[in-house]
Amino acid sequence: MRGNMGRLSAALAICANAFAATVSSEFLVASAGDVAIIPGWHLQSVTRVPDNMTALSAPGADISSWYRVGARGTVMAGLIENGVYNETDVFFSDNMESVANPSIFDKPWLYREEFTLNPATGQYFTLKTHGITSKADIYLNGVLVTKSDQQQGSYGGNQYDLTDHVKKGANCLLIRAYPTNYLRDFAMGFVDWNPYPADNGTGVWRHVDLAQTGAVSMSPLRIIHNFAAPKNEPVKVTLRTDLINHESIDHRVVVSGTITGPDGHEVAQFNEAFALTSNGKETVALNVTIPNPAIWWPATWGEQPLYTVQADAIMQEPRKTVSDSSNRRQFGIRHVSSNLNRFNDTEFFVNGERFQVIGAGYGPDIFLRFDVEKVRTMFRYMLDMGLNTVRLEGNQEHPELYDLADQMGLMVLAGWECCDKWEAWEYNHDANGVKWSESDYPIAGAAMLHEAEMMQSHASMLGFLVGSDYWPNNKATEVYLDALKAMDWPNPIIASASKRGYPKALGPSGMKMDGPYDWVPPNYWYNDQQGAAFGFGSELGAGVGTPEMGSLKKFMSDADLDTLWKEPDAKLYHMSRYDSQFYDRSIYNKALFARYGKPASLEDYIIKTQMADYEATRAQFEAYSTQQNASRPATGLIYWMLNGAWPNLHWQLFDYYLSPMGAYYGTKVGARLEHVAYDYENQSVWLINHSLEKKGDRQILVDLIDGNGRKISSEKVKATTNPLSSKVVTSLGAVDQIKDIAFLRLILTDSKTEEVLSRNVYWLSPTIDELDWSESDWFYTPVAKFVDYTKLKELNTATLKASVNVLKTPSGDGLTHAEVVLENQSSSPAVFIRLNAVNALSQQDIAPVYWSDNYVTLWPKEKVRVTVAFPEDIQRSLIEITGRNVKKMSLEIHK
Ligand SMILES: *[C@@H]1O[C@H](CO)[C@@H](O)[C@H](O)[C@H]1NC(C)=O
Ligand SMILES: *[C@@H]1O[C@H](CO)[C@@H](O)[C@H](O)[C@H]1NC(C)=O
Ligand SMILES: *[C@@H]1O[C@H](CO)[C@@H](O)[C@H](O)[C@H]1NC(C)=O
Ligand SMILES: *[C@@H]1O[C@H](CO)[C@@H](O)[C@H](O)[C@H]1NC(C)=O
Ligand SMILES: *[C@@H]1O[C@H](CO)[C@@H](O)[C@H](O)[C@H]1NC(C)=O
Ligand SMILES: *[C@@H]1O[C@H](CO)[C@@H](O)[C@H](O)[C@H]1NC(C)=O
Ligand SMILES: *[C@@H]1O[C@H](CO)[C@@H](O)[C@H](O)[C@H]1NC(C)=O
Ligand SMILES: *[C@@H]1O[C@H](CO)[C@@H](O)[C@H](O)[C@H]1NC(C)=O
Ligand SMILES: CC(=O)N[C@H]1CO[C@H](CO)[C@@H](O)[C@@H]1O
Repeated sequence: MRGNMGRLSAALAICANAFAATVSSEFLVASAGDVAIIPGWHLQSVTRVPDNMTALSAPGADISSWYRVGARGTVMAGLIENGVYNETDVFFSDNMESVANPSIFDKPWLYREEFTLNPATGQYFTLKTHGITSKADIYLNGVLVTKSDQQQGSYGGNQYDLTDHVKKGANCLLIRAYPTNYLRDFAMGFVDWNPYPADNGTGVWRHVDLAQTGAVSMSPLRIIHNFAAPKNEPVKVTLRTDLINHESIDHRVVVSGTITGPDGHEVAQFNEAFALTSNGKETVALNVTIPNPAIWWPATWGEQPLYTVQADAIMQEPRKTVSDSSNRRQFGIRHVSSNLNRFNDTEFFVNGERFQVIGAGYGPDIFLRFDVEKVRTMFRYMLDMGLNTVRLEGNQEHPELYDLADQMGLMVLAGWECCDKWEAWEYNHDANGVKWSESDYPIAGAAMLHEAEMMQSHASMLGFLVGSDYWPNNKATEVYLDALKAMDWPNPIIASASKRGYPKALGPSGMKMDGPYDWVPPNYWYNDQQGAAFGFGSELGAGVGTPEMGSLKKFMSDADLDTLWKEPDAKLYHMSRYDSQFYDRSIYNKALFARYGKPASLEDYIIKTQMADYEATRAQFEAYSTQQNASRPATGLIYWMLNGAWPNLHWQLFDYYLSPMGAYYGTKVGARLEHVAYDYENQSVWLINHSLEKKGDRQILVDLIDGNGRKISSEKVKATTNPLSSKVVTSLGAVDQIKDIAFLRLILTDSKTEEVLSRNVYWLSPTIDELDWSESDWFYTPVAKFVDYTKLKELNTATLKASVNVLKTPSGDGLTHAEVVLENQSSSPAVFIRLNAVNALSQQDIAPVYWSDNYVTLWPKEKVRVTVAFPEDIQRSLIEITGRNVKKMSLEIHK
């Protein structure tokens, strides 16, 4: 992207013609109770316009050279939207490095919009911000409404009374957004996850709303209720709202509204009068009863019935008129709680049931672009993998994310960001944030108030972490707790995501942050140190998540790809940030080369990474599952991380282009609802039950074969599963008979229906990786002696027969469905078979794609059926089949 200033000028010239200022003659808001999102903005750098905000914020100013952008977006997002930068180019190789021309981003940027209003006596206008990065001055019609000492932080949601400044006809709102420094400002950063966007996320990244009301306005409804556990009893719901009287006379309002049930029928009405003194503010409560409540459950445990509440504030004199309307708000009847168990580990409960958190950490788009359909796909992937919780570390995103989580039954663990400004405490010597001063506390308080108000009613909220790596000091804790209390926060509040310390007011966090973040072997998790499977691991993983070839080629040059497999210790731009521990893959590659053998080609490197990544995520999720009711239970884990902010080489379960890979399918096996897993340390076979309902007798087949497919041992075990628990059902006695490489297959079936509930294949060596626990660091535990899987490359080639059949599409999901039948015609196992749906015309991998199982290993003569669903036309798709010891083939799909 060198020479981007030239392109900036070129784009400016185009803008001049395309976007002459136009003002809609329709009113943005027309009557009391209306709220409108400012629908779009003209965007420009202060360096390219006359330095007179009074003039620029008057309607009719010349904006012919400005960019046109959507209702919310950072400066970089806006410039990409306008073609100044091309995302494909920016993400390719290390191009993004040279985009970072500081002269473009170290001065404020302006967001300007004109709209029409129709003010009248008794009508009040309020501007509502939801966070502007890093801080802003706001002008309306030449008047400075607020300054950047007030409007601060990515989550600073504030309200400004515009009534005295609005005009009949054209009005102009101008926002001057100041540059962002993550160490100084309360922004939304990326810590060490990836390089920073050139603008550090500066701009109007969230919507700005304009509201029109009568003399009395009301805040969004807050919802609390007395439901604790399913009991077939009516539920008492209390609705709370803050009423504000904008006039200096007393007023009486009636707050009146309805609650509709999941089926759309009204289940309750409310109607109550309140008196407000001159310019008074009053928090009021209304009680309603829901007689036969439908209970909301996380996706794996049940349905997600949602209630909708809507209310109006109605003035009584001189005649009944609506003064304000609350937005429709959805809520669920469910109860969430947490406590510390006797090991001081946090455990969560949902509707009274012990809820083992099986989650992953979310990363927003690097330019903070928010595509609700992309998030829906990501959440669908999470549920497909068996995950039940998403952690948002400092990236609370937008209200739509919580609506999706409510609808889909995914729990949300929100909270503030580690490091930088958010954790600039006197006792934090790990990060360089500018320490808090007196003026920072109200900024943080406003952010907490605003986010708590947004999240309060959402059924999906599991808790809020007021700290991540470090706990807030006592004063900040008080500010946060006051804000949460003011917003009737009904969910757990946790001091931090680590056990370094805690404020008295909150007590210990009960969450460990002891790594790993980089590669550790599968047996690591079956131990009793560091991040192994006990307690609550708030962010941990073996640092895996290598994309497949189709994705790698989109963002890596041929030279980058050569470096990737030939230089195991090289610094890589698409890993973590340059100053991070995780800027290279040397720990990972050292293990990969030692265990799987030095790669012979890029393809060879990639399949080895996929095997290693699959092994790593499966073991982590399995180990935490096996220990769910251990004597020191594994109460939860957050895999680090779910996804990348940009095309990334690690810390993800699917890649930036939404293609799943080895790490994804390892997770999908490891987190299965009902499952059988192998404990490498203890050679035991575990039966796992995360379900609340699935009942019955179970049968487990345990088969061990050598690399040539010859039987080493075989066992059939009968068992019954127990509620939310795991137990050892047998041990693999024959490990000492393994010569070099062996395969272990565990099949769990329902004894009655013979349905296969879980099928799970491991590759094993006679030994396990030997961990050097005494050398553990915060990010990994080294291995003293690696296992040897190099015999994998000497396996006989297996002959695979494969066919694909189109399946009927279940109504309404809009996806193409097919099944692939794989049959191993050889006497050797067919190892690590990857199925990839490809667009036959573009030769691009199809994503999103939902395989029932993938990266499968087939026994000699075994036949396995897997299903797939994806959004593309079946006629134009191919299924590509590759594997460790099978010839590449490609299946055409015929209807
Ligand atoms: C800025 O613009 C206003 C309105 O056009 C004008 O009155 C004022 O003199 C200008 N200020 C400066 C410093 O030019
Ligand atoms: C960005 O560039 C790529 C190729 O470098 C091109 O295929 C694509 O159409 C461009 N995107 C836009 C929005 O111009
Ligand atoms: C972005 O923030 C970092 C500190 O985290 C700072 O060093 C850098 O100068 C900032 N960039 C801009 C364009 O302000
Ligand atoms: C509404 O319910 C709350 C919580 O149960 C209770 O404290 C309050 O007194 C009730 N208010 C009315 C008016 O019944
Ligand atoms: C749990 O934390 C409390 C308070 O810090 C401490 O007194 C107690 O010893 C801890 N218990 C364990 C088992 O660590
Ligand atoms: C976990 O639950 C299983 C099944 O109920 C039981 O056999 C096992 O003993 C439990 N584990 C512990 C440590 O209590
Ligand atoms: C190893 O397995 C035995 C049962 O075979 C069990 O009692 C023991 O707790 C297991 N150890 C670990 C660390 O899981
Ligand atoms: C799994 O646990 C649930 C309770 O949590 C229990 O009702 C069910 O019977 C168990 N599954 C099996 C197969 O036993
Ligand atoms: C069902 C099937 O096709 N089985 C074949 C598996 O492979 C062996 C060895 O190549 C054949 O003999 C079987 O016919």
